[in-house]
Amino acid sequence: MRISEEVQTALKDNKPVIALESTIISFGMPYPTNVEAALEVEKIIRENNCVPATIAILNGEPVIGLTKDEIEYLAKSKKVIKCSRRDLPIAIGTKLDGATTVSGTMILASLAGIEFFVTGGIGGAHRGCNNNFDISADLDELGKTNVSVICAGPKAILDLGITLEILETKGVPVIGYNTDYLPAFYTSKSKYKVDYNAKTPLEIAKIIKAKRDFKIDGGVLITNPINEKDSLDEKTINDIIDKSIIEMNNLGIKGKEETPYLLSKIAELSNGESLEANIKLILNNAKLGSLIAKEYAKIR
Ligand code: PSU
Ligand code: MN
Repeated sequence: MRISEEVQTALKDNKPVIALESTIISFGMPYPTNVEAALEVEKIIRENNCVPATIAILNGEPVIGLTKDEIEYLAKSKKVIKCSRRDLPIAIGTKLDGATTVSGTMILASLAGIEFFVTGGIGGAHRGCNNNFDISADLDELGKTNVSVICAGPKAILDLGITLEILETKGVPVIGYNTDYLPAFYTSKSKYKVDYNAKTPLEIAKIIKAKRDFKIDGGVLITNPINEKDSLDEKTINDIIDKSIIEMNNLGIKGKEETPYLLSKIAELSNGESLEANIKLILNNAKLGSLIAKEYAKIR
């Protein structure tokens, strides 16, 4: 594994490090928006006195803390594979380039000793999963790997109710930041309640510390609602999501291709508005993640 010098130094000095995923770069957004967004997220983390570590696999080597050139390469390359837990050994063992999902990123972050991870939305239980068992490996990973994930809720393309039920089974606390209701990615809330409404980053840090002190393995999911001014109209976006899912099923798209297809179809049907919202919410999460990581560094 290659850990960048900046990240190594930060880890040694106990300075908070925030992991970032690369699937969002290779499969979540079009070029060049993906590069701009990835670099902007890193910038916000640095402005908040934390160190960003974008994670991917390059030619079979897990890299913790990609350079700007490497981010640019991943954003453009067409031969990158999407790596969740099951794909990591294939990418590493056969020397491929891999963009890590939430589950893949959590594994590598944890191996590198990074405890916080900021992203847009996690994967979860897909609508219809009670028939086809399509449930993201992200949920399982959150159940066992010791990394706290800051996101804007499970992606709205999912079945949020079932996603929450699975998180409960896996023992993952779902914290809302100043909200009683689970954020739904493009919109600030759903009808489902979170397990706890935390009012400050310090409160969240204390919950994470309690989980670590008592060796209750697994992640903590921090859900941060998209800002009202950046959120999309609920009815409009849900109609677009429904349409995109029908289109996907008609085309017979399955498995790991589902999420990337849906994100790009939704961006197309919303005239880019969903992409805009996606970027805004990640930046918002980068800020919150940095604040939590800093509080945690003080009390750990
Ligand atoms: N959030 C985004 N865009 C993305 C993803 C999340 O805003 O592209 C990615 C994450 O990497 C997540 C993955 O882990 O989608 C889930 O894919 P799947 O449903 O195939 O598990
Ligand atoms: Mn799936």
